[in-house]
Amino acid sequence: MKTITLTQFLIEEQRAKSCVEPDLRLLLEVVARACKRISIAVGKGALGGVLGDAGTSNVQDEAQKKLDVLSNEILLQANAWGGHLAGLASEEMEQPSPIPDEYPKGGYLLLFDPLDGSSNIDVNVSVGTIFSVLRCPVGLSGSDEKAFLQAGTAQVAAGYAIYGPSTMLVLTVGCGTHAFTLDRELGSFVLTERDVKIPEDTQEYAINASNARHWEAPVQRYVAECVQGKQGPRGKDFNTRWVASMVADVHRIVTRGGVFMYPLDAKTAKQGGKLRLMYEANPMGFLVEQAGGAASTGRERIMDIVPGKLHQRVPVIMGSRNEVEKVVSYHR
Ligand code: P6P
Repeated sequence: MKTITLTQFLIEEQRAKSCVEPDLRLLLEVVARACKRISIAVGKGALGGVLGDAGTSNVQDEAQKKLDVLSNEILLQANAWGGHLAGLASEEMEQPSPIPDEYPKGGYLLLFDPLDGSSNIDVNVSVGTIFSVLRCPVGLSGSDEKAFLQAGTAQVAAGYAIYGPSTMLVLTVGCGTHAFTLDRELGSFVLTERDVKIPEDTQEYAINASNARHWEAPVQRYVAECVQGKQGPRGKDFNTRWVASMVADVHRIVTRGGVFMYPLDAKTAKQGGKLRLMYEANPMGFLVEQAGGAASTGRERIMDIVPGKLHQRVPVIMGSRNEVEKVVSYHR
């Protein structure tokens, strides 16, 4: 099979369509290289001296794992010198990080969750990096939070790396969603699935069932009907999966279909949900929609939300289009 590396794919996209500009191609290659470094650190596990807690907490008031901090550093350092960014924002940092003065600034903004699912690191379960790319509005500084507060529809690119049995990069620049697998001998991400399509129907749903008593009625109804299976109104049996790493759960859905739900519940209602809009729900929503799926809060399309705060949270229901539509219909 002809090997198409990420670089060749991006050059061909740049040549063939208007989806990739040179600076965006540079940005994506820099992020992919940073994800390779993170993959190496994650892959060392206990031998790398990077498991366990860092002894600090982040803006979300969550205990940081050493690998959270290391992954954040890797992404900051990788993106400082290229001249493609105006600023960066991370789940691990309260404020956006400006590009150091000694380097030129570019027109893009990069937002990321450097290591999502980090509660799974110490038990050797797949984790990942999620990133989103926006243009920096003219006249605004890349270190000004306001520059980042754009709806998900303004994203020019989004992707995730999943550090699992293989390391993969799943990417969109607005012209479909494409999957690459890290060839460790080459040291390159190689195209392994062009134009991924999420099946419109599914019999698999992902939700943390221990929150059932906190869910709103539409979600309780939807899950109850799945559990009733053939005997119930759905007329078919369902299966459930919950890795508790959004990247792993969403990757499974991008690969074989399903619906991922972290809905509003009584526990998270006051903060608006559990997952973050700018660097989890929006990039995953872009990838899922480009793969033919849907991404909703239950009451509105995630990518239509105009953010008020950099670290704001939203309810998330995304995956197989017809199944998301059913959950949304119960919210009406
Ligand atoms: P719970 C990981 O901490 C995360 O942010 C997502 O990756 C994941 O989907 C969710 O939280 C898991 O949450 O409540 O099941 O532990």
